[in-house]
Amino acid sequence: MARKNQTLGEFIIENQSAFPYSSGELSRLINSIRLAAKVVNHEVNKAGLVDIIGAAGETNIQGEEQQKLDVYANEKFIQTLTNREIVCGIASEENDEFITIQGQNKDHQNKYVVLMDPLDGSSNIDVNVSVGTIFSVYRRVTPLGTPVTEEDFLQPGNQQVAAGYVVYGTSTMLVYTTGHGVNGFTLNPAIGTYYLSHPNMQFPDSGRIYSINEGNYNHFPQGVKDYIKYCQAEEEDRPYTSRYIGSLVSDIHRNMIKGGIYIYPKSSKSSNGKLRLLYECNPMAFIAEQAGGKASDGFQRIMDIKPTELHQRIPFFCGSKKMVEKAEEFMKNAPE
Ligand code: P6P
Repeated sequence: MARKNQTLGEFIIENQSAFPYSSGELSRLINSIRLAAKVVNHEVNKAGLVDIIGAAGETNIQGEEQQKLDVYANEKFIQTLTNREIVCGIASEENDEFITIQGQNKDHQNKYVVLMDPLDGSSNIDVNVSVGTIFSVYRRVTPLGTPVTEEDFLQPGNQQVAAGYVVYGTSTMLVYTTGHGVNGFTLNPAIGTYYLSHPNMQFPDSGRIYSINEGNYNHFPQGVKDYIKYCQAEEEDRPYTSRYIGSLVSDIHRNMIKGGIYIYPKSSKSSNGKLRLLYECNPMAFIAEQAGGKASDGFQRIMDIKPTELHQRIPFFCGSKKMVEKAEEFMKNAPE
């Protein structure tokens, strides 16, 4: 049973003992993400010192080439996951192709693949707005002992064994699920320890916050326009409040705590929307559903969609179940 202020390490060990049949590799995988997130958090929090440490592409006072933070984050997560002998392949928003990891004995015996957005919303760093890391974990489906293939990554989200995010905000939090609920851990940077601050996170069944980039209103499908007008109408418990940070992890994290819906729809400018199915929408959908919320493309469950490409985009409606269902109603009833 999760106890508030338990450390992440204690929680993983307790969780591990609850599932004696699992080999502990998944626990070690979560541990490696915990470590990488600490390292990235340190760099993200220094980003404000760019005049002192130098912007990306420049050399800092030590004469070292400053890396873009999303490149840095990508390298740190890849390095940490590779060193732990757990993962046989990694797909990242930063890499066109997936990365094959042979394992120490070069025998491809590791059984998990990880898909990730190492630093989502990185354009917000220059304006000191929170950013996040998003990750999704599957068991490989091709035979052990062979190199991982694209088939191992193009699995529907309902096959995920773990998913989570790190939000580098006013505090740094790791929020994840292994299919047994959602738990949030807050990092104490002074000692580098994560504490269970948000046990058993639950999306409120409804809410009064809607998150969407209304600047694209004229390009939205009619169903989305109708839903926005519904949110703004002076009726019942409305108008709702519009809150849009422009950082997926932060918008969904706030909505999970307060209740709300996040929408990134398709538009006349982007026929499948902007967000990526594999390493943004599927992991956030797993978290949302495990917390009692809902995630769809406006019509079908996100986690039932069979992926066709590593970086494919998908419209995304995610949040409090009743709010997503209401938005889906408008999508279904809108004229084509
Ligand atoms: P827009 C960040 O670039 C991101 O991928 C998400 O984190 C965020 O919700 C969305 O794009 C913001 O996109 O088009 O509204 O600026």
